[in-house]
Amino acid sequence: MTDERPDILMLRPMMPMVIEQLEKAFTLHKLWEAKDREAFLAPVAPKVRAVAANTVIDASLMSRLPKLEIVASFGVGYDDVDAKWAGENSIVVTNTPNVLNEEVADTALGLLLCTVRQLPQSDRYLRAGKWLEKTFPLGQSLRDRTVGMVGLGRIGMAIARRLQAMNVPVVYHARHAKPDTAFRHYPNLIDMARDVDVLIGIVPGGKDTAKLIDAKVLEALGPNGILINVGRGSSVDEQALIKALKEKKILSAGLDVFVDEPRVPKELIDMDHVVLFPHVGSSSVFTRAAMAQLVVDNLLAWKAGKPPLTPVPETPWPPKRR
Ligand code: NAP
Ligand code: 8YV
Repeated sequence: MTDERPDILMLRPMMPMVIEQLEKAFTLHKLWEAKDREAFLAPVAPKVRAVAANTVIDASLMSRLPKLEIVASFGVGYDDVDAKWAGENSIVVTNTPNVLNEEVADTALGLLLCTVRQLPQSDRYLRAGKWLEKTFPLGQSLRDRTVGMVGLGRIGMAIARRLQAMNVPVVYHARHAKPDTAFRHYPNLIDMARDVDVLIGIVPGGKDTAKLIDAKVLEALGPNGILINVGRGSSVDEQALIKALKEKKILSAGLDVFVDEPRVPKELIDMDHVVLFPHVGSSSVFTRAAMAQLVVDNLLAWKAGKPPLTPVPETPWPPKRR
């Protein structure tokens, strides 16, 4: 790269450690500080060569940045970045895979245990003084359940390994079989849902997985079934899930992700037999720092003329010439 301090655009505030490091190496433009977004962008847009992103980056924004070469996105899921358009326009998109696998898997196990064993409900029970009147009722167990993973990628495998250590049988659905695992592969999700008692969703968002877990899958899971979702809210038909929970077509659900975050349907909030987390899968100081550093390291590698560390499959490095 010839620019000593390439112009980089940040749309919303990112962690201070990202801002501090980028300010040292780049000319950082902070869009969120602008009173008039259009007036701010007009002189900046023709110079911007990089974007640091924790929000939607669509084709209409990228097409306003004629010199754009890289979008470094915070998070392993990049469904809010139009990576296909970026790839077609010689822009590389990077994400933050692997550094969050264990954290998200820990959260998934926490959510699973909370949901199956009704742990938040038992906490509320104690605080409400009900223990003084009666012991908390006996509940469900993981001991008599098989888990069907919907998605068995980097995070899915970390979840499956934890379940194995807990002696819980695991099977999975994904488009491709993974010959390097001993877990049974179900090419058909409904077949798997019929055979298991718990589904754990850990697939990416986007159109390929939209409403993958729908009314038919929930029906197949059955009245003793529990749905855990830590992937993306869009992969579950949320209205079908609410209906299935109300009509007791499934037993309960534990959700870390929702269709329209941070808005969560009131019907779910009003249900006492579901467990709801505010998208906290990776949200520890430790893991968010590792994700943030990977955003910075991708940008520094690109600035040094080296391959970015973690380009997404839609935008392989080196990009095709424009
Ligand atoms: P990954 O390694 O790419 O794994 C994705 C898995 O989903 C693969 O097994 C893939 O297998 C499967 N899959 C993809 N499309 C599918 C489809 N249409 N039907 C069935 N299976 C499909 O991704 P990862 O690193 O494990 O991350 C997964 C997702 O978790 C992220 O994209 C993100 O959305 C979400 N996430 C959430 C949190 C949180 O805080 N709750 C944190 C991190 C990540 P095939 O390609 O063989 O189908
Ligand atoms: C983050 C996530 O909460 O990495 C992902 O795909 O969903 C989470 O780790 C999110 O990216 C932060 O905006």
